[in-house]
Amino acid sequence: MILENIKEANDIKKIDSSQYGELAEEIRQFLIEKISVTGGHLGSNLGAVELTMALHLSLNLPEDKIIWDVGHQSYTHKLLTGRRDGFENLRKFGGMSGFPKRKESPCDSFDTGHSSTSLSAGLGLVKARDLKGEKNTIVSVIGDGSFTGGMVYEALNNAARLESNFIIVLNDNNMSISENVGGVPKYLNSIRTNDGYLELKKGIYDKLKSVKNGDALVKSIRRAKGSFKQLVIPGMMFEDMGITYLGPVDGHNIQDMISVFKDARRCKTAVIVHVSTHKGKGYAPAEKHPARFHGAEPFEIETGLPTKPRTKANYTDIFSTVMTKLGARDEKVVAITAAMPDGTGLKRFHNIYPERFFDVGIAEEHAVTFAAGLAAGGLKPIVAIYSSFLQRAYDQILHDVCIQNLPVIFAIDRAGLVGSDGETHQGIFDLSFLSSIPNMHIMAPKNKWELSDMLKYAVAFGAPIALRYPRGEAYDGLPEFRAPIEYGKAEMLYEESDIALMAVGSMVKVGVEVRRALKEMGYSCTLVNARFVKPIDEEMIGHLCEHHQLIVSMEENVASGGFGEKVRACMDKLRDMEMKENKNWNTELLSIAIPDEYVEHGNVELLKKEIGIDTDSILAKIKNAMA
Ligand SMILES: Cc1ncc(C[n+]2csc(CCOP(=O)(O)OP(=O)(O)O)c2C)c(N)n1
Repeated sequence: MILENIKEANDIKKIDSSQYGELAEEIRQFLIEKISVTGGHLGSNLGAVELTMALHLSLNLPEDKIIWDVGHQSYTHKLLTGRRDGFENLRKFGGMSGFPKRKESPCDSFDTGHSSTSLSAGLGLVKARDLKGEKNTIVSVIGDGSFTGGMVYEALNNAARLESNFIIVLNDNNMSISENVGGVPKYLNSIRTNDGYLELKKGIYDKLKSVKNGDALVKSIRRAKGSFKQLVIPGMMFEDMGITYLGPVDGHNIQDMISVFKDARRCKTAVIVHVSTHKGKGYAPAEKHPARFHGAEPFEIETGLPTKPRTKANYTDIFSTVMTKLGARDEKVVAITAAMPDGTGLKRFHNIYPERFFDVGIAEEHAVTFAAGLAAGGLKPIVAIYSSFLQRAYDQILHDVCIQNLPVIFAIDRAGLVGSDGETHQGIFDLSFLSSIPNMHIMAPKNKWELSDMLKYAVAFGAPIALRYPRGEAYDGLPEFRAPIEYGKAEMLYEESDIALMAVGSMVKVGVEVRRALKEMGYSCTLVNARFVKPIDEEMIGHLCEHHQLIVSMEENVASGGFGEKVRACMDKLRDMEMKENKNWNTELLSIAIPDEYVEHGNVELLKKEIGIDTDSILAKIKNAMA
């Protein structure tokens, strides 16, 4: 095994160039074997094997810096920087992250997870280098999908003024997670497939060389390469901006890439090296189903089928089904995704109502303001975005949706802990960042039927409203509780005394388990489904205060700005009023929430234990409070 000889950064340079092909093959087999067990981002990594090798052969790590956009394609980089053993515990709690982490290796120069950040971060590192008078090379590697994100253009606008070297590798596999859509991929595709340009260029050079003084002419055209390209490729966007463009180059040909990177390092500008790669390369199921193998669950290598097929519907499936019904019922219903038609479950809506479906690319900010425009135009837009990615669009939610009180519906999937993708992807802040915005309303369903009821309620609501639901299997307990949704009203599930559990969304299921255990211990216990986080049900909280010693608020969100804080504020307000009326209750509040920290990667059940929001930890805290 050649791979065994690579124990640390730069070891790849000791390998004879005749063995590069074999090494690439070994890396692919290694990744397929390991990811088939742990799950992970297979397709993007298989596509970037030779690209990563060429970068490592061209650079000197860790002095030179590579910033991996999103970071999901950094597995080969991890392998080539001495982290082979880490793949045993890839994405597991306490194990190696699936994304670049500065704390993991000096060769990881910038933490990523969300898309389209690498150019801004890279440019920052370039400026820091220049100001300190250092000479190292900085490379940002970004995919064509991530190249649709707005931050890229903000960074390019800035990078265009650069008078020193900054290499941007555009890893173009013609795919985002799903098909890459819109004008940017169309433009990149036109460059990539423009054989005419390459042939025309060669033709013109050959012709000129054969005429008198032709050599000199060729030289001067080469010097004025930008204007020559402009002559033959209309709209040479990057060169027009002042950014050198090199490529397209075959992203599976290591020698070609090494040679282009050498040229790129000589430029005293920002330079885009456009590399063509094939997502999933070398593993037929991943080449055939790129979306499924983007972020794969553990699978059987022979067939590519999941090792543990899903038996129950998840919340995304329920959302998907209800959306198709809503689409049929109301022609004003339109759906928006930011490059996640599969992940959000909107693919079915797209198939049935293509003209009412919008995939805007990886552009969450635009998605939200676009939805605001659709709502201002009289439609009923449902924007489906994962909780952690919605963080990007905070100002758009506030400025474009909520100030005007526009009826935009936010379907927030992956709200709560998401597991193996780790701290960049945990959806644990949405209750906090949304609930501080005036005019915003927030709901969370306790089970699969309530997701359906809430979505229907939201479409009829007529003001900004968000629904947050978790990753994974949809809870199918408590089917007997299906009272109609009433504005700002919580749902009483079991009414007793002593302890009142008031749970938000996914925590209702945990509440059922906690209540059962408390009753076995001899306590009498009420369980309330909060339903609304904003507005909070003050009347219900007042009622609970009158009849219980302890209220336990339960949420899968950070404590700061979360549901528990709202319950506490409400109790303080009620207590002031009660005191005036000379009533006296001494109800205490125990807030169960995620501590104000970033939560790393790992199995969700393990993470819940670790941060104290699983059934056993909650029981221990309640027993303590009651004592
Ligand atoms: C802000 C944000 N939105 C959505 C995502 C989810 N996401 C992860 S990778 C990806 C597609 C990236 O496509 P591309 O950059 O072409 O990389 P490829 O996987 O094709 O190599 C998306 C949409 C994200 N990471 N960040």
